[in-house]
Amino acid sequence: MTHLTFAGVALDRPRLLGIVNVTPDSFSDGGRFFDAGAAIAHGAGLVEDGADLLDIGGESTRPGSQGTPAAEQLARVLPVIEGLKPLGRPLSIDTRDATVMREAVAAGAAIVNDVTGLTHDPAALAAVAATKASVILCHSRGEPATMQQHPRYGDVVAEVRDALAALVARAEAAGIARTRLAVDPGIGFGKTPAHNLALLRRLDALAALGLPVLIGASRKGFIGRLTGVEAADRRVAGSVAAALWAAEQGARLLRVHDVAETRQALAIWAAIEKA
Ligand code: HH2
Repeated sequence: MTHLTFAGVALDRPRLLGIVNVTPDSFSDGGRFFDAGAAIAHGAGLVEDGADLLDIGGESTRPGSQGTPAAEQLARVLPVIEGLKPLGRPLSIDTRDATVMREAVAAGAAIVNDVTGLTHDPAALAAVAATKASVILCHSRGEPATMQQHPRYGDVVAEVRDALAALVARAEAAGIARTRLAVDPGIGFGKTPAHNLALLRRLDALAALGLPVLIGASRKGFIGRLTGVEAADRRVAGSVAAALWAAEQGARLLRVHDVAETRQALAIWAAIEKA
């Protein structure tokens, strides 16, 4: 059975992981919260809006991005972790680098969120195993710089499920207990819009792994492609629709930019379900 908590948060209902980007170039809100003070104020606003957890990132992994040195990521995220810690919500560090994982957890992050499932940095697995942090194991194929060039799968759902199962086995073998893990199919990470839709449609196949499933569809490119909405910050309604679908299919962690809107939609969905 899927465990009922993740990083101390009960998963009896879908929980919202609010996004705090401390980057000049994220696809949806790049540059808006680059200053630590602005990022902290943004995170505090997300908690007021109802975020259950916060995901802090100092590196954009959007298609085409080239990577940010660990020292630069740390300079961006550490003051923000310090500033958001007093809010009492579990903080997640969104990074592919072992050094950033280690230092962010030492500074108070409770979760490591690696879009490459602890495979990008050969030191990542041991770095996380040496902590008590929970981990989001995300599936991606290829590097951000080139991942969207020609993604090909036979059966995308089965391949992503099997790859996630292998990431879980590898983490457990390194000493990271199952109760510390969540899985994520990595919407948009080496996937076409059709691949993303197939994965969302068949989330039950991922939930069958027996671990909490996280979905990050918020404002992503496939929503723009399907609706013709170019500006990422105008994809809110499409993002909420994807979040509701994911919740209905069993996702228990939703990584979103628009916390208030997603929360309102989930409240009505839950009320109808219970009525
Ligand atoms: N998507 C992005 C970043 N981190 N982590 C997980 N676990 N799942 C995701 O789908 C995911 C993620 C998207 O990257 P970025 O270009 O940095 O944009 P933003 O952080 O605004 O979503």
